[in-house]
Amino acid sequence: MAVRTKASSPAARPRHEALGLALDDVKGMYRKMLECRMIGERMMQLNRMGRAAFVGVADGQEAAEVGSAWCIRRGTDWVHPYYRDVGVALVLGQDATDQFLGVFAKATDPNSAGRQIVNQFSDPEAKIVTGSVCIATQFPQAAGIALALKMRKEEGIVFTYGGDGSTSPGDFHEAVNFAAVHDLPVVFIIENNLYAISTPNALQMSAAPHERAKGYGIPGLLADGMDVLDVYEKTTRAADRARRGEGPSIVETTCYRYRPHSSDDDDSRYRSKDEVAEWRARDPVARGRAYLLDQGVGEPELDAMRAEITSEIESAIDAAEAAPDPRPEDLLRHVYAEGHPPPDGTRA
Ligand SMILES: Cc1ncc(C[n+]2csc(CCOP(=O)(O)OP(=O)(O)O)c2C)c(N)n1
Repeated sequence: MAVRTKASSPAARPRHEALGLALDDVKGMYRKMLECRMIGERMMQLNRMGRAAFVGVADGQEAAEVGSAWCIRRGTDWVHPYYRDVGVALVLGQDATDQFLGVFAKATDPNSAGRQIVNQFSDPEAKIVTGSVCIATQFPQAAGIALALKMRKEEGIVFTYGGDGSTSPGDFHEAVNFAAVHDLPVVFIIENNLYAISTPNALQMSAAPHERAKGYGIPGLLADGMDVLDVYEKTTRAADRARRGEGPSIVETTCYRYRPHSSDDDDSRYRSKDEVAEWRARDPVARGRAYLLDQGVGEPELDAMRAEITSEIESAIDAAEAAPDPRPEDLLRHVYAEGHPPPDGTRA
């Protein structure tokens, strides 16, 4: 997605230029992060108002998602995200309406036509592969796609995402090991937000995901997941290596989920308000704004951006709420192959 600028002297250049990014890229990243945050805030409100049954939002993880997704070449690279990745979906072309169609489980929800739980992102054009609620199942599938790309000598690499908790199931080990042995073009991005629902890192792992990379003989990179440019830098390194045919990497982004795991979770039972406040003080969206101001972007431009997003979100909510519900007679569509009735013969 990035517009790379020509390299010149690296000394005293703004960080984004040293990374080959234009200021418009940084503005674009900031816009996606802000949109992701504002969608999440509005979804939580709608849930508390009883208008959205169940939501899971990405507040606090915007830089990890947007910074890494900025390295993806849409339509060429494959993407196997997980349910937290609203920011990835937005960078790859989904919009606010798509998010609310999913939350209201409408027939025109682009991910699953209202069949799956929220945030099982899917887009054939953007090569986003829909996932499963079973965590870590995306990793072996991503390795499999990468194997196919390599065998067919096709362009493109695979980006796959998961949380810290998703590095515990065997699927993660099997996928990383297989990808490493066969030098497959995969970037494993782990959004380490310190908790898997209520389970803290200390009870989940004794070595951080990026450190475990050594055990597979591949690079492990640690990014500050509250800093979009740092995430972009580390993911670019991993993506470039994959594109050179040298194999996979693990990119761990340290971040924090401000909200409960989902709208059904009570996070006050396993973490303190002070801890949440400490992480909020490092907020990636606020840091993005500060960076842009420092680069000479004016407050009015950024305020106009926020106003535009507010109006997009409100229109999206109206449109999505008014969209048709799935029809009962479509219940079994996409469950059985068309033309093959289920064993009891009930479906025409
Ligand atoms: C195989 C499997 N085991 C358990 C669950 C229940 N579950 C859903 S989300 C989750 C925590 C995942 O945490 P993490 O990977 O850190 O991602 P986060 O939600 O924190 O972003 C668990 C245990 C599941 N969906 N699949």
